[in-house]
Amino acid sequence: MKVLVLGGDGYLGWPTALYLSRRGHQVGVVDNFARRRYDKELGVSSLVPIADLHQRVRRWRDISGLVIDTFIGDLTDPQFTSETLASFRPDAVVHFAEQRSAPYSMIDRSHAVYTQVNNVVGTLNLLYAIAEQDRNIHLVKLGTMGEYGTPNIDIEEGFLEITHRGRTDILPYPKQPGSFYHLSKVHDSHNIMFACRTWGLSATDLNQGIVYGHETEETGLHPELATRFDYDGVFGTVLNRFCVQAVTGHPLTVYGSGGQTRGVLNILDTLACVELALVNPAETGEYRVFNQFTESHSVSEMATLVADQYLGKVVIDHVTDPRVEQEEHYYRAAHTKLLDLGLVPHLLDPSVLRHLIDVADRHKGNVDPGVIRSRVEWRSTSSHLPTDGELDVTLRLPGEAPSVAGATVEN
Ligand code: NAD
Ligand code: USQ
Repeated sequence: MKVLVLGGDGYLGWPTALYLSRRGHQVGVVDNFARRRYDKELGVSSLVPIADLHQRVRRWRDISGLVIDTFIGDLTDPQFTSETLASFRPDAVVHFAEQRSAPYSMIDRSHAVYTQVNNVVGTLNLLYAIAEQDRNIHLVKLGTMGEYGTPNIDIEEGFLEITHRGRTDILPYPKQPGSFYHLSKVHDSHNIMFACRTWGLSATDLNQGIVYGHETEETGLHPELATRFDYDGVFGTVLNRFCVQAVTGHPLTVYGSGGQTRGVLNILDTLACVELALVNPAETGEYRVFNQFTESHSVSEMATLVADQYLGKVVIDHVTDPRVEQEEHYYRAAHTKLLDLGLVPHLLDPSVLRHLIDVADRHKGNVDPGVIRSRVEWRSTSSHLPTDGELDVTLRLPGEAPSVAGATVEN
């Protein structure tokens, strides 16, 4: 298959590109390096050093003999998106290329606007490019379990059968997301579903849970193939953060009571799920949703699992929750569709956790303790982030030159 991986320089996009390449697919990657710019803006960097994309691709070719094509540009630029698709002519597009941090989207107005424009407009340009060029291209889009929120009933995979005043229909599952980032995914889902219905496109929306883990079979082959590992209060996700906190003697930062329950999955399963979606494509005109996670845990449970690795010698600190979210709630979400396609999950057992802690421990010299604390407050419309040195962020709206629309976070 010819697969174009959008966001192929990111935490998940890069290992996915390598995985698909090694499994015989012809792979191209697209990225605008926005993620590397957020690092500069926030004064943070990946725990594990990462090579630049061109070095990565060269190293992969040297090791495997396989070529990955690169396309550098921004999906919010319709011409770039269209030309990239026309040049690569993929059978399928895997779309990871969005601003993916909930806290980043809640910093202030400009970050919320940036997140929604980047994500929604990028996806809309992509839908148009597919519809104009080849409606047989299967779109595999990364959504999020957070689209559903935490309702007091079971969560289904995308759709819910509802009987109202004696009549029954199958309707999109109600969405109650918890950040402007998560909302951008909801808006994407509506746009994709509409494009499938209207233009006959085929799409799979992968409502993914929180990913943990770092090394994959391919990224482990050479340090220049490593993917990023975020641990800071804006981009670090909960379990990866807890591992870094544990190895540096920082208390594990459970927000509030810690009863927040989420679907989680190993990075190895992200790669497998994406390939399963690719090789079992949606039908013409079909918009389908797979809930992509393998198990669910509360935040407190995740902290305890990490602390147990240290025989309880790690402190768990219940800090005031900077977010607006339910700290205790019912949570039961269906996730059978990927299992039915053959997914064999890598579950969060102590050996998996030990491995992740080892990665964190090997690189703990790179940890900046000053960026661990959460610095974004949901209740505030303007979180002022202390940052190191010069701020260098380009928040570009479509049609605007980068130098004109640049927004900065104040010290
Ligand atoms: P990431 O930030 O590491 O990677 C995203 C990549 O997309 C970056 O390299 C970035 O530069 C690129 N990008 C962003 N906007 C772009 C644009 N307009 N044009 C071109 N490139 C652009 O994020 P990730 O953790 O790899 O997540 C990938 C996707 O998976 C995201 O859509 C995210 O919402 C989703 N997801 C991630 C997780 C997780 O735990 N990491 C969980 C659920 C869903
Ligand atoms: N949390 C803590 N302590 C921390 C960090 C987080 O208690 O130090 C809590 C949060 O309050 C939240 C939960 O852990 O209740 C998850 O937070 P997170 O930052 O790990 O994950 P989230 O913000 O939901 O976002 C991540 C990815 C996002 C993806 C989402 C999947 O960044 O791209 O969409 O996970 S899901 O959560 O299913 O929506």
